[in-house]
Amino acid sequence: MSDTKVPGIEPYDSPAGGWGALGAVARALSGQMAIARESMALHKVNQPTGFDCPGCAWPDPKETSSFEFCENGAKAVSWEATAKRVRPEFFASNPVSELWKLSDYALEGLGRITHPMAYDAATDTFKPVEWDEAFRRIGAALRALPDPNMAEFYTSGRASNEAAFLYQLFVREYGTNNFPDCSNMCHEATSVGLPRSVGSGKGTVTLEDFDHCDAIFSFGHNPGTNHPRMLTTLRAASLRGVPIVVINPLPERGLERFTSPQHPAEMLTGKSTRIASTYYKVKVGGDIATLKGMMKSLIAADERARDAGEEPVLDHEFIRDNTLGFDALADDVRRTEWADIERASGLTRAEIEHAADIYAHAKNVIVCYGMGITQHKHGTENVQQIANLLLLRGNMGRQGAGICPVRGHSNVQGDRTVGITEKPNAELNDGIRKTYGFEPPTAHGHDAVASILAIREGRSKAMVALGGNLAVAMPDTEETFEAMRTLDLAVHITTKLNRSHLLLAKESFILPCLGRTELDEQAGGPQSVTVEDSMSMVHASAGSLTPASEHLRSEPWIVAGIAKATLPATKVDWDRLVGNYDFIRDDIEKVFPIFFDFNERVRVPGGFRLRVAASERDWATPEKRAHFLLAPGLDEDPGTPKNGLVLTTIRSHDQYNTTIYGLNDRYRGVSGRRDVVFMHEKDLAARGLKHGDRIDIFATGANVADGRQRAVRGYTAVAYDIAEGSVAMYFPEGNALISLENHDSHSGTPTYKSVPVRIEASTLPPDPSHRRKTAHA
Ligand SMILES: Nc1nc2c(c(=O)[nH]1)N[C@H]1C(S)=C(S)[C@@H](COP(=O)(O)OP(=O)(O)OC[C@H]3O[C@@H](n4cnc5c(=O)[nH]c(N)nc54)[C@H](O)[C@@H]3O)O[C@H]1N2
Ligand SMILES: Nc1nc2c(c(=O)[nH]1)N[C@H]1C(S)=C(S)[C@@H](COP(=O)(O)OP(=O)(O)OC[C@H]3O[C@@H](n4cnc5c(=O)[nH]c(N)nc54)[C@H](O)[C@@H]3O)O[C@H]1N2
Ligand SMILES: [Mo]
Repeated sequence: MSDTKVPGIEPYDSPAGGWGALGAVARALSGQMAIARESMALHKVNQPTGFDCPGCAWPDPKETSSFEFCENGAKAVSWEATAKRVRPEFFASNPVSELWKLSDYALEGLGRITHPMAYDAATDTFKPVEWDEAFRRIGAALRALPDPNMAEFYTSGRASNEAAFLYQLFVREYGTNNFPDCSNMCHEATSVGLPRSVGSGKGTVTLEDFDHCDAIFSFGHNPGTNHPRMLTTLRAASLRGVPIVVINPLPERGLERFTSPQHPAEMLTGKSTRIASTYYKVKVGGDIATLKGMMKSLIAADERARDAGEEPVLDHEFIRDNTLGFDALADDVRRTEWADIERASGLTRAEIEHAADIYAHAKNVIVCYGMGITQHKHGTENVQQIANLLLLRGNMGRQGAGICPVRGHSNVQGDRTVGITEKPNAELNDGIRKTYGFEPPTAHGHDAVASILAIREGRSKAMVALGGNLAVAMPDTEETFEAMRTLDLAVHITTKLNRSHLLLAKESFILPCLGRTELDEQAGGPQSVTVEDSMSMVHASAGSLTPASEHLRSEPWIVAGIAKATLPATKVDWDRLVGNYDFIRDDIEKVFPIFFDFNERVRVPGGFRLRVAASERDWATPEKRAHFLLAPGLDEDPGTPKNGLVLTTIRSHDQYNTTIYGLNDRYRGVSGRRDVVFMHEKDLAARGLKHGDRIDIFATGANVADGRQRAVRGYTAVAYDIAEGSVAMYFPEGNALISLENHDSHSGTPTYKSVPVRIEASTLPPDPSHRRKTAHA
């Protein structure tokens, strides 16, 4: 990095974790929590009898002895258990037009919402409303729609299995499959891509497999920030001598070096453990090329070995007995030229061959991946090429090997398992018919992109959101905001205030719910909920803190309240289900037999694993075989000019999706600001720019195909060790550059991680403060 001093930019030299992490938590806690609540809460995170950390979906070790320290888990918990409150008096003195001016950071930082609120247009304020009255008005508005398909029902992945199950039940009885879901922006490429490959849409590994693997490949995810407990797993593997190969355009500190707060010796001596043995800075969008290059190299090595009468490199027996499509894949990669692979990946042939060599020499391989793989126009193909790579050596369905999509929200996987899907299958529909005796809608509904398009075109008029911050999470910020303001009804079930709540409909409601950390008392006594992690482990979660306000209600209770008010002739006994969540679990088991003996099994500490057929080499495809699937070409956006830049949008260390905890991104050396774009020195120089310059970023190619100009201006260029030709900025700020129409055609996932852009010196006047605080402000 160049020597110029840029405010808030300072290279970070320490490992991930360590004292820096402890310090950051102390700061987060002192800002948010009353001490008593804090110490009680943190010690119950991810314990057999405590609550599930709302931070991420990484599984818990079997025997959690004492609390497993995780910086970002601690932030997530303290953010929810904060002592700050947003009371009716605050809403009364702050009209929505004023609240709108606050940054996203400031809005959520106001604290927990204490009362159900309804918007009053005459005063431009939210006013308290009784629960019954809110339900009555919501029910009336939903019933007033000429067609149930004119309403959208969003789910964010924090909702428990119990809440999500009741929600989909209500929505299906109401009569639509419009289920936009945060998964549509996240791992949908996995859920769509893997069933076609291997018959199961979930990861095939368990945490124990990491103790038995001989190599780990990490594509496009940042565990040091987004699933910090995974570093403990990677550290143990590294100490066993397992090579860890990282494919990522940015040098992520958590993938380089880690000091474990669980290990006092490391903390005291300042030692750290190396994580990645090899780090390849692939170009943004260059993963298909890298994967095809690795497979090309493996197939060539296999041919050479067999010609020389040596041990083959591929597992031919596995391929013969378990798969279809090998010959077509071999042809495809043979036809792909190294020159094109090098150009598209930004890696050299030697580097890719080295990666293939590590893969070939390991008996058992796990491939982990995250948003760097899925949020592309060819996200589904990316995932399928990873599956191909694993299938070549039978690295699936045996101990120590398999595919590991690292999910986002703590229950995003579970929500899908219990029926949050816009494309219900026959099993789901039959389960509902048999259990409840009503006819569920079978026509496919809207996913996230389709829901916003429907609203924009006036085909949908109501949005109910079970958590999340949909409008800010989606692409096309301005267009999405505009669309949301045309609704007749907006209902937000939420813990804290965010910008989506301020996009007013004719009638708007904010319904505050209990968080994971809080005690949930119903008619049948204190309740626990269940969640499913990234490795299909289902376990219970019970909060213990006194709720932030006596007016809060649980998500299942709120969903039931809306259902009763909307469906006068309902076939579901909502009060019984909400009185005791065991009854909800009994019903989940009736509709989804995979949950057999649900209540018994979830009471075993640590819970149980839902069966994933592919983990047992039971390929649940129509042909009962795994498929090698082809990806056309190597280029994501063939229209991108040769020397154009491709932008990826990433999370900082101080954020949880649209929730901004603070303005620092410690491991990347950024403090007090988010208005930065990471660029390679050569890409800066090629544009006559230098470190610290103010720049404007313009969308090009597919994102302006509709003739609309999309730009963000006045950002600061930061010289960074990122792959050449690739640039990065934070999410959600980058969403203004992406058009809603530009998404993966199979999964609908927006192309958040591959945005062709042009970057120029800013034409905005200089900003003396050098500090744009955060998104939308
Ligand atoms: N603290 C915290 N924890 C979280 C979240 C959070 O915001 N904060 N969010 C949660 C959610 S919902 C999710 S989905 C997960 C997200 O977890 P991640 O998948 O780690 O998400 P991102 O921050 O988007 O990081 C993607 C990584 O991919 C890399 N990358 C970008 N483009 C490409 C590419 O084209 N190819 C490759 N190979 N790599 C690329 C980036 O450099 C970055 O390291 O984390 C979950 N956990
Ligand atoms: N450019 C770009 N855009 C992206 C991404 C990206 O990498 N780049 N990532 C995408 C991904 S992976 C995802 S998952 C989406 C995230 O999209 P969402 O899931 O919609 O967004 P979150 O920011 O996780 O939602 C935060 C809000 O959830 C509410 N909340 C918090 N806890 C609870 C609770 O216990 N119950 C309820 N009911 N509400 C609660 C609070 O109001 C908080 O403001 O964003 C996507 N958008
Ligand atoms: Mo996500």
